[in-house]
Amino acid sequence: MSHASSGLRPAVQAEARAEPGGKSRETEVVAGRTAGDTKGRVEAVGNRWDAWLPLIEQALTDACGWGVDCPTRLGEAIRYSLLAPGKRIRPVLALMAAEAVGGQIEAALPGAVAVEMIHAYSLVHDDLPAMDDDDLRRGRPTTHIAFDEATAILAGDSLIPLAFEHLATRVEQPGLAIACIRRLAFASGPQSLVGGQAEDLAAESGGEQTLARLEAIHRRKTGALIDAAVEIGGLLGGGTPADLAALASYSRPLGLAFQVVDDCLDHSAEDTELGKRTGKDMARGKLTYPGLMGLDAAQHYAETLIDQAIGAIAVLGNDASRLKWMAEFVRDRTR
Ligand code: GRG
Repeated sequence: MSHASSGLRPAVQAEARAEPGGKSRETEVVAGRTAGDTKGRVEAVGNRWDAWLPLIEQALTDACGWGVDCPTRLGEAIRYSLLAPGKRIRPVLALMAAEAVGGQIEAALPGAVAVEMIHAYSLVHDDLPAMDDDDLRRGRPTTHIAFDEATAILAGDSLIPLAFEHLATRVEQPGLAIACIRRLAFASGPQSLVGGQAEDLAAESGGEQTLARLEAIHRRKTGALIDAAVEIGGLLGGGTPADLAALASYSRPLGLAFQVVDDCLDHSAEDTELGKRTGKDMARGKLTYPGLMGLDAAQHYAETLIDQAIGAIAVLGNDASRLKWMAEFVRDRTR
């Protein structure tokens, strides 16, 4: 994936500094450690996590190896949905979180795949006529356009059990597998992803137009899965309770910032740049950050949230450099 296609920015120069009383901390180091070398030296590469994307794509592809009992067309629709060219922010975050707590990124791969499966299902269902009714996703026709509505519903349905089966079978330590399954189940459920989506749809029909309501929607619809990706990565990386607390203080503002930026992009970007339809939220009268606060204030709010996220992981030292880069990417992304 090139820079342009991944929407990522070029790497910057290394600058190491020691934090008083803390771990040695590199504020801007250059990515490119190989998959098995999470503690190794860093090298200049095109951007800061391109080197991990093939590993993630391979793990996603491997996870699509079901048996003959899966009908061919359904299998194709699941693959089409899961392997479509997304940014892979959530799986990358899981790997980064594992690294940030001193773990191996490979240990976090089952969590990365499972979270992306839930994300992919949510996109397929969100695009359906009964929900957001979209025909373009990740630069391609949405699953119900490429196949048909019933197949898209069933492909989305399939991705949910596949995610939990993946965690149950690929995480070797049973206690850890259960912890990840519980975490992902909560993040996907009626108090989180599904609840946020329900409330988002309800908000289209009216009710109070406040920042508090908008925030409550996005904490669940967008933030919960981002929180889960980071926490599951931290768990699989062997993080301590203190590490996990720092990661949670990072992911909460990050998840919200992701949505604020998404709203700003919907407001101002082009379809071709985003790979999905833009301007729809405003047209449908949806609650959005630029709609409530104005575009400039929304962009400023996103910056404040990103600063909070970056501040929260200072305690993790240099191993969290990539999480810092991700926060900057979320702030600066153009798609
Ligand atoms: C159907 C239960 C259910 C939930 C749907 C995903 C979703 C919830 C709605 C999609 C609309 C939307 C704006 C969601 C906010 C989260 C978001 C910005 C998703 C897109 O995530 P990206 O940008 O997508 O990471 P890619 O395609 O890069 O993976």
